Amino acid sequence: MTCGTAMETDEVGPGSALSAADRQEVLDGLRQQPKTLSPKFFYDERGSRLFEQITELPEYYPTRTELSIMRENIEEIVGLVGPQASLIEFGSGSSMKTRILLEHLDRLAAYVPVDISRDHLTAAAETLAADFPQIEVLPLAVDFTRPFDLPKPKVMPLRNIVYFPGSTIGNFMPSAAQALLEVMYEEANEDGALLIGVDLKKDPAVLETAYNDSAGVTARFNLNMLRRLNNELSANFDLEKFRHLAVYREEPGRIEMHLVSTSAQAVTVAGERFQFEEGESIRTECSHKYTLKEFEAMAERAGFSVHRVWTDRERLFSVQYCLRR
Ligand code: AVJ
Repeated sequence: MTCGTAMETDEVGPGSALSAADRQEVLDGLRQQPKTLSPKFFYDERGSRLFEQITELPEYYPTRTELSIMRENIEEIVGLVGPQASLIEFGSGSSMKTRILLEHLDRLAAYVPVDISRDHLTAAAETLAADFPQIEVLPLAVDFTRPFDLPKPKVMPLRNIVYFPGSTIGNFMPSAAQALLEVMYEEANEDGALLIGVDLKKDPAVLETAYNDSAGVTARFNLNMLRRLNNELSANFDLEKFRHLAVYREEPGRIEMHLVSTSAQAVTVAGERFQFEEGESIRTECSHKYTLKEFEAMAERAGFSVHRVWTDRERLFSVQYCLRR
C-alpha cells in the first residue's frame, strides 16, 4: 500500500455500499497491467437503470432477440421441462424471460433465484412471489460460481432446471465459464437440464455497433462505473478525462469494453494513487461470443449434451437446452 490508508470499516465514502472484499477487488484490478475492473461493478442503481435502457436500444439486439426466441418456442420448452420441476436461476431474475417461464411451465415445484447480492435477490424475489402466488419462491444468497446446497421445496421436484439467460456466460473468461458449467451440472442433478442464453459470433460490425450505440447510453453505462467508485470508494476519477471504447477482438472472440484515459493523469481510489498514461485504459468488460460448435464443446466438457438449440432467423442469439449425459 502506498500513501494514505483506506478507512477500516466498510464505510468508505458517501453512499457507500461496496464491501471490504469488493474494495480489495477494485484495488487489485487497478494495480494490474493492463488495469481491469469487474463488470459486476456496473450495477449500482443508476447502472442497472442504464442497462435497462441498453436492452431497449435499436442497436442492442441480444435482449429482444432472446425474448422473442423464448416466446416463439415456449410450448416446446414447456414440453421438454415437463411438470413439477424446480427452476434454479443463476443471477436474480426479474426479467421478462423469467416471467415467460413462470407463466408457462407446468406446476413448478419451486423457483430458486440465486444471487450473491442479497439486495438484488430480495427485490426481484418479492416481486415475482407477489405476481406468482402459486409458485414457491426460495431465494438463495450464495456465490454461484462454487457448488451450493439447494433449498428443499414443499413439493418434491421431479427435476432441476438450471436457467442462465442473457448470455451472462459471456462475461466469464473461457476457463471460468467452463467451471461455471460444471457447477450447473452439479446443481441440475440426475435427470436435470440447463436452459441457457448464448450470444453468437457474427459480423464484428454488428457486434461493435451493439456496444457503441448512437445515443451514447452504453458510454454512460461504462463511465458510470467510475462515478460509482467516486461515490462508494472515495475515488476522484474525472469523468471528463475518460472515454468509452468497445472493440471486438477476433482471437479471444469477444467484445471488450474499456475506459480510456484521454490524458496522463493520477487518480486516487480508497487512498491509493494510480497513474494513467495518455491512452491507457481500464478494461471493464469482456463479452465472449460463441459459435454453436464452440459452445457445444464447452457444454460437453462439463458433462452436458446439447439437446435442442433455438435461434432467431439471423442466427444472432441462441437459447439452448442441455441435458446431463
Ligand atoms: C449483461 C453481460 C449480457 O455483455 O451484452 C451490455 C452487458 N455491456 N452492453 C452484454 C452489456 C454493454 C451484457 N451482459
